[in-house]
Amino acid sequence: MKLVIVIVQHKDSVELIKVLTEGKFMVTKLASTGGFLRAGNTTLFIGVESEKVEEVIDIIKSKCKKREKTIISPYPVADSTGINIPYTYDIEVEVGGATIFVVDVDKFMKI
Ligand code: 2BA
Repeated sequence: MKLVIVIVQHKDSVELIKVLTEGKFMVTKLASTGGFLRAGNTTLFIGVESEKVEEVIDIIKSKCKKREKTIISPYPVADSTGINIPYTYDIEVEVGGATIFVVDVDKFMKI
């Protein structure tokens, strides 16, 4: 058995969870926050038989889109003396799609 951990954008999560549950996959949704953008995203735990992992990944690929995001830098800027100055600037980043981890499960129980 495998645990698929997938981090997706909120916008994609509703439809993704719908399609996964329709496909009889069990899903747990967690509200999460990206360390870089410090913006909300969604993390899903999907426990699945090993032979079904590729099917899960195909569903994720079909429902999650890459998007450009322009944000104001979350980090202060240091001037030449090393002192932080209150200056903001835009950063453009491409946010995935989805970030997927597939992890081996040693034991799975429901008690
Ligand atoms: P964030 O950490 O908020 O990152 C959002 C996007 O910002 C990333 O998109 C990437 O394009 C960019 N980015 C992240 N760290 C950066 C850095 N140090 N310098 C420059 N740009 C940077 P994705 O790579 O698609 O990641 C989307 C979200 O997936 C991340 O949100 C984070 O929550 C999660 N994630 C991605 N890789 C991860 C990893 N190796 N471990 C744990 N979580 C991960």
